[in-house]
Amino acid sequence: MGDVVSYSREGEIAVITVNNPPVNALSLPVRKGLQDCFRQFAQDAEAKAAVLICDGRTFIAGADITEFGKPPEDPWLPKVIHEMEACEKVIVAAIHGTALGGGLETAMGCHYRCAVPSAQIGLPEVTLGLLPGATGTQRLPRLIGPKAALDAMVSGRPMPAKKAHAAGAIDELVEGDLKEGAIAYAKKLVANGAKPRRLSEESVDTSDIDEHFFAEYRNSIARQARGFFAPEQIIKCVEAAVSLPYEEAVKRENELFMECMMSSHSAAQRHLFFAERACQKVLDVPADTPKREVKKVAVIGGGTMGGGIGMKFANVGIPGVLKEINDEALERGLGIIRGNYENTVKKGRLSQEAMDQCMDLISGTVDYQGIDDCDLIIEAVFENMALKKEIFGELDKVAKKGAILASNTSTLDIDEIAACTSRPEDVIGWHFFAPANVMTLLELVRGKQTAKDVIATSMAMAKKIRKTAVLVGVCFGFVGNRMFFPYQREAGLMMLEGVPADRIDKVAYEWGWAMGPNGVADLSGLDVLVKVKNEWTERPDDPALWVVIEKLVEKGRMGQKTKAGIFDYSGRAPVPSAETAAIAKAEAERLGIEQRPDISDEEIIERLMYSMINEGALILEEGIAMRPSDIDVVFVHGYGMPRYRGGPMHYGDAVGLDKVVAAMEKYRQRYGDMYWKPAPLLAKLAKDGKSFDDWAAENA
Ligand code: 3H9
Repeated sequence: MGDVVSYSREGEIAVITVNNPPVNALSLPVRKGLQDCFRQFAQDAEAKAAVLICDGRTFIAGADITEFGKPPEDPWLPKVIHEMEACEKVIVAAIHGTALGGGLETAMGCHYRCAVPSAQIGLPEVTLGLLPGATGTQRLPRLIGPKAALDAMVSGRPMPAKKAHAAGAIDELVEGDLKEGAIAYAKKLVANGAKPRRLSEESVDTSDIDEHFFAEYRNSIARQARGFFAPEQIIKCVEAAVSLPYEEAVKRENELFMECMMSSHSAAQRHLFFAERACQKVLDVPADTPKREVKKVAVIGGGTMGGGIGMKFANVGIPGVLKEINDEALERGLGIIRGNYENTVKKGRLSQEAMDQCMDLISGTVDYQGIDDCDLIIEAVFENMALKKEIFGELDKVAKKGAILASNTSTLDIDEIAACTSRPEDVIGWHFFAPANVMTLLELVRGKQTAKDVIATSMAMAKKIRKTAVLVGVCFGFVGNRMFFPYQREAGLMMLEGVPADRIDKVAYEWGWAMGPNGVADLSGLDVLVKVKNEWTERPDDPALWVVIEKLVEKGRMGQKTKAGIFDYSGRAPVPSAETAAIAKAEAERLGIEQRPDISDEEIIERLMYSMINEGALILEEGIAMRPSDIDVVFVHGYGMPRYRGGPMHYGDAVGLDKVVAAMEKYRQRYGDMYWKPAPLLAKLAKDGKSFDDWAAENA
């Protein structure tokens, strides 16, 4: 028997305990341990029933994700679960924390389930590009019905114990000590002569589904599931659950699970699972670094972004002061915030009372009054170095000692901004992404002198306001925008070569991006891009760079906000613009650019993605990002790159860096060295047959 699972007895009740920190994942020793302990229980004549319980902070949180992608080792989880279920004596799962994935499947292999009210249960496999492959797709529909089971498995969202109890997935809620309560419940079952309840012997209740159910279900999730592989596989499993005998349906589940496991989607989504945890770790800023207290914040600039930032803090109960330049601008800023909250109330996602509480936490000022006692001050004015320097000079005079001074710059040099203060160690970049309520990324920019406790506090605050923080270094555009520039550059160059803007966007959308590069440019504002270009002193010496965008701005076509940009807009839907096509044609003639309107979809993707990956390699070499996986998190959380691609660097690895370099060499022959010379790191990895992931492991 492995140490991670132990067998003991309390009178007539066997207690089988899993102890595999941190989350009791079902690694091979745990599966073996469970098998051994339940065999011992079956043989133990003194034991009338068993309780399966976990030590530590949670019940089993799932299969061990680190084992995936390697050959499966016996005993495989479904086998362990079936053996447990077949036991002639009653088994009770005792749940605290989160019973997730294989953890819930194990609990469903037990005959009864009890839980503390704070527990949660769920099948989040879909978030890893998988399906619940240890009989979960067959058991949950039997427990709570096919519709509720599909909702739980396709969303991956956990269910609180009380709701699960009402739905029939939890049999008993235990107030107080779980072990005592679970033993008492097991004793009660024995006393009442309860028999093992085996879900595999039950059939799915199909009374509230009709023959259109699955087709309608597919339609209802089409938007949220666009491009993803696993949701459809889950639906197929539930179809099997309602139409096939249990054993056959389990076989089907296993086949579909293996397809998921072998898919590039699951590899990408598993990569992101670990990437999102790794990016929280900063090598020279250990988790126990002392943090500064943040009780009150100020936001300088009450535009859409500034207001959105203020709301994020109010939402978690932290008061904030919004600073604008005059009463009119302040009223407008506070009005936008109120309007946003009112919309959320109308949609039923916020109570009026909660809205009032949030609004009470936000005050306004047109001078620096009320800012002198703030612990964190975030400047969110438009992207202009001179203006930002002026503001930081003033903040230096009014901010209290120890206040964190943050700039929501998207491109500019934090060190230059910090140099305007007498306290560069307190200065850091907090780059939010628009729309702030959709994009979960926060790029934290570490200046040369930024103090470690400022970084630690910023990381902790990001988590508090539900942002995914990635720490990056100083360069123009940091990680995200610096890599997005080549992507937008290629979109612009392809337009000059005669490729219609809507075709480029369609190909990018079908590849998985939430929106194509031209749609994003129109949404951000073409004038904003031109301003960025003007601030970008070390940009490539190329007259074709973003030239179409510049010409559009000269004609007053700023993007969605003026109902005309690269596309025309009637409402929010983009319509191809003859004016844009004419500008592109005229500029191409002026610059002598060869027309190649029929380039393949493959080339469109290669040029968009490989230009980005190459910039990513430079960023890694320069130490601007700590890890390739941090870059991936930036693009998934800040730019609408689909999770099933795993981020640009993972995508490069998945394609094979040798193939990326070979394609770049092809473009280099055609377009020259300026953009297509592989970065030294990329060239070396490709030559050595290695990946960015290998490089990260070697440099960890
Ligand atoms: C599955 O079950 C498939 C089956 O259907 C079929 C099988 C045949 N494995 O998140 P945290 C690590 S698929 C390995 O920071 P929290 C994690 O990397 C699985 N490692 O803690 C981190 O390591 P580090 C379905 C895991 O308190 C540490 O534990 N289950 C696993 O914020 C702490 O994690 C899921 O998808 C794992 N399963 O949140 C649940 N889980 O410290 C995945 C965590 O080195 N897990 N680690 O960075 C979670 O959602 C959260 O971890 C949980 C705790 C909510 C449990």
